[in-house]
Amino acid sequence: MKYLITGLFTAVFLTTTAQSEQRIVVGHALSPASHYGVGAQAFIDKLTEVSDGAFVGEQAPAGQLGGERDMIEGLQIGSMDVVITSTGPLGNFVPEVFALDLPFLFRDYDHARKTLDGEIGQELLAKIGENDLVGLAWSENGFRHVTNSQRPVRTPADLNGLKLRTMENKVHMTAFSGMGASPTPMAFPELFTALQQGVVDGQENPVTVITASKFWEVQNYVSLTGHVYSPAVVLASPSLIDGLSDEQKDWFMQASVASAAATRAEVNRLEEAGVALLRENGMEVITDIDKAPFADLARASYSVYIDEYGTEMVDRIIAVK
Ligand code: EAX
Repeated sequence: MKYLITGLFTAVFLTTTAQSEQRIVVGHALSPASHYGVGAQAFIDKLTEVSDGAFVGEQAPAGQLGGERDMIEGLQIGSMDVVITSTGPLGNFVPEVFALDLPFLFRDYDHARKTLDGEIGQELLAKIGENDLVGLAWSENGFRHVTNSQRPVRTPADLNGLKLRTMENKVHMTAFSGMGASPTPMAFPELFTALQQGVVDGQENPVTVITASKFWEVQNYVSLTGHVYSPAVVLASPSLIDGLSDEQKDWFMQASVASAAATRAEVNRLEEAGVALLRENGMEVITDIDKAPFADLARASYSVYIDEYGTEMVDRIIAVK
């Protein structure tokens, strides 16, 4: 009898707890062990901690709920809660964000992080907020490099005729056309199979993504072109955020800041350890790359942004010290 009562009490208690807590799903395109996975878990842990268990959460990793474009659409219609995504497809929703996708714009990680953590980052988060999305915090994907299955790429001439998967981003596509490749836009969840089946010869992504996705299984060469910085951003659905009190909104902000910090720390770690990991897994890593000829040819892509918005934002980004 004693056990029965205890059991009954526990059951009632659990039911009550379950009813009062709100469950948040954090979607992203990569594996749970990736820099996004680490960031998603940090988001969930912080949110649960600061809300004293009022919010709990789980990851929907590896594009389980769709590619990055699909997940952003999900935020707009309220079928997704929180998404950690690269800016790859974001310019299709918030064209001002294309400024961040321009090749050879950011000098290094420090420059990119200072820009995103400062006034410019805040302005662009606000722009995101005008498009049925909530921009919570800038996170990070990393500087992108070209991989392929055919040959070592050292000069733009080596890109000639390579079928290269790009993100669904017209700045990147124009840049790669300019550099001589044949860009093929594709959602990330389709990429591994496309590389495996030879639908495309190559792709470009940061060391973080190449390692998390084990692209060495389907790619032989990686060239450290660092041709563009790839920001990531923690986004939420307005239908979720608009229903929260100011205190609850603050919990989501704290969770986002913790998430971005955890992701950047993982990017740092992989920037140190990643190249060795690529070599250990059989990739030939080409490091002696003269970036100037790539940058000259990629320059054509600036018009995608500048024709619409002028040069002011680009000049402001370059001026960030
Ligand atoms: O955000 O699509 C891409 O290549 C992205 O870099 C990847 O999904 C991580």
